[in-house]
Amino acid sequence: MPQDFVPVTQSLSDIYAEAKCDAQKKRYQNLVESFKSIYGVEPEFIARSPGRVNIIGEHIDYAGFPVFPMAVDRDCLIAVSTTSSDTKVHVANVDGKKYPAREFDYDTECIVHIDASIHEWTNYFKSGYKGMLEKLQLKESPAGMNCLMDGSVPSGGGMSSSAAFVCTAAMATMKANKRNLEKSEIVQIAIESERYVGVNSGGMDQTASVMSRADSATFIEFEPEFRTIPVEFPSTEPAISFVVSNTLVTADKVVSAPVCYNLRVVETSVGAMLLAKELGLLDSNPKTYKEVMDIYFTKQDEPKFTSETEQWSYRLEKMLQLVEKYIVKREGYTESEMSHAVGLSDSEFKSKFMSKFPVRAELFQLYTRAVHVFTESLRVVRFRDICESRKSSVSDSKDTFTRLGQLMNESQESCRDNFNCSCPELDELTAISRKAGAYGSRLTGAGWGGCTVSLVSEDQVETFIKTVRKEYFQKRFPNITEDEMSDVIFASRPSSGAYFYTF
Ligand code: NG1
Repeated sequence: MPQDFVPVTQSLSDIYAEAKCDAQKKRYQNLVESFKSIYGVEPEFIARSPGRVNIIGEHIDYAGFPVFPMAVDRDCLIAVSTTSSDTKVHVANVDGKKYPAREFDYDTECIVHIDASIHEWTNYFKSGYKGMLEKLQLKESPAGMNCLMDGSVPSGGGMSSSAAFVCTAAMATMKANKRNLEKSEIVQIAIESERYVGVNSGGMDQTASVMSRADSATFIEFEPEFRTIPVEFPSTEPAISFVVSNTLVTADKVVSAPVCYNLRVVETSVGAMLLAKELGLLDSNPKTYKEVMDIYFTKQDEPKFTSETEQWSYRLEKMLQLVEKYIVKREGYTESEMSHAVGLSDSEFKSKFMSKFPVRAELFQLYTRAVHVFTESLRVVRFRDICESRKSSVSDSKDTFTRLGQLMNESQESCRDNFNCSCPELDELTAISRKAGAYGSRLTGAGWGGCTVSLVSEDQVETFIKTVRKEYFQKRFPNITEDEMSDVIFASRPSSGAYFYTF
């Protein structure tokens, strides 16, 4: 495998689409000017990693199944200068009112202390810093750093502002200390380090942020091996476009984690263990549904498959049958019913599933979560298949739009009904979007607020945005300004992944 490092460029046109370069140039200049006025020196480099929108495949990354995101051109920039005279780290933001400047010093014992119980914006920086320094194991003291951040990914919006921030902080720390790791190593560090802020994160966002390629979505496989495959969208006439709209319901993952995100991770992992027990596979100690599936099929006779899609479909459909058969309590399981079902004592169960991250629930919905995981994985595989098999057949564009859109709509339904990660505003915004001409519309990211992504034909984008503005935003937020509006609903092309910009 050729080595794959974060590229370094001096040209913004390597990072952004031509049409965006002028605006970005101003933004970068502004960042550099602010940096000089805060720190009195020039920045040495700017680390950059984008947000992402997940086209399809929600809440299945931590079950080990492939997802299908693309990077967007909203990103996190951190301008950096370094010093070897001390190890202090200054972190400021161009929006200093909302995000006040902080400083901390490197600690030989713990690198940096992170208090996950306090909601503090620099925790994400510290996470990336700590994760990177743990990995680098420097013999010498780390460099002191002056950092100024400019983030354009809406926060709490389901576009992975936090992952973009952690990835950028990890990259900034790496370069400040004159090291170079491959992209995949940076991704692993960022995945691990986001867990310092108290979220049992999957790996989709960090991967999409660092590894994406312009003009492609990325099919990300986690198991049995981490693999990213760039997939181009079908060339239709008119072209495919994705519009991202923010419900403006802010989902704070860290605050809601015990009853939302972390709870889903637990429900999904316990379900996997239960299925493994029923199938007699506990000896192999599978931790995710994907591992259960892989181990199960090593022991089965299977038909000959003519394609990867055929194999995926066969296996996932079979898994759905096993879920129907073995995850019997449709109303949900209490904690002690779960420990009994997986064959652990209450205290063993607690320490395995309930102690690492805070989780609260009366009943754990193993069945509906499993149905979502396997049907959503099927939809990802089918989506990719349509993209790959229709790369150059312009003739049946309408059919391509309809089929892709239908998969997205089914995903929204399953997120709403099986995974309960939608909310009334997401339901309303996706319904309005479909009425306004989207072929498909669904929540993107963790849900419970945040953004939707809608599949729209390029010639309809303007009319679509106009209608959604009127029907959702102007009704709910009559005082919204034009500037704010351009931040809450916009079309997005697949953008490039991580970069270092130098002068
Ligand atoms: P958001 O909250 O949109 O960044 C989260 C997880 C993903 C994935 C999605 C749901 C983190 C950093 N991100 O995304 O890994 O599980 O939810 O598909 O935890």
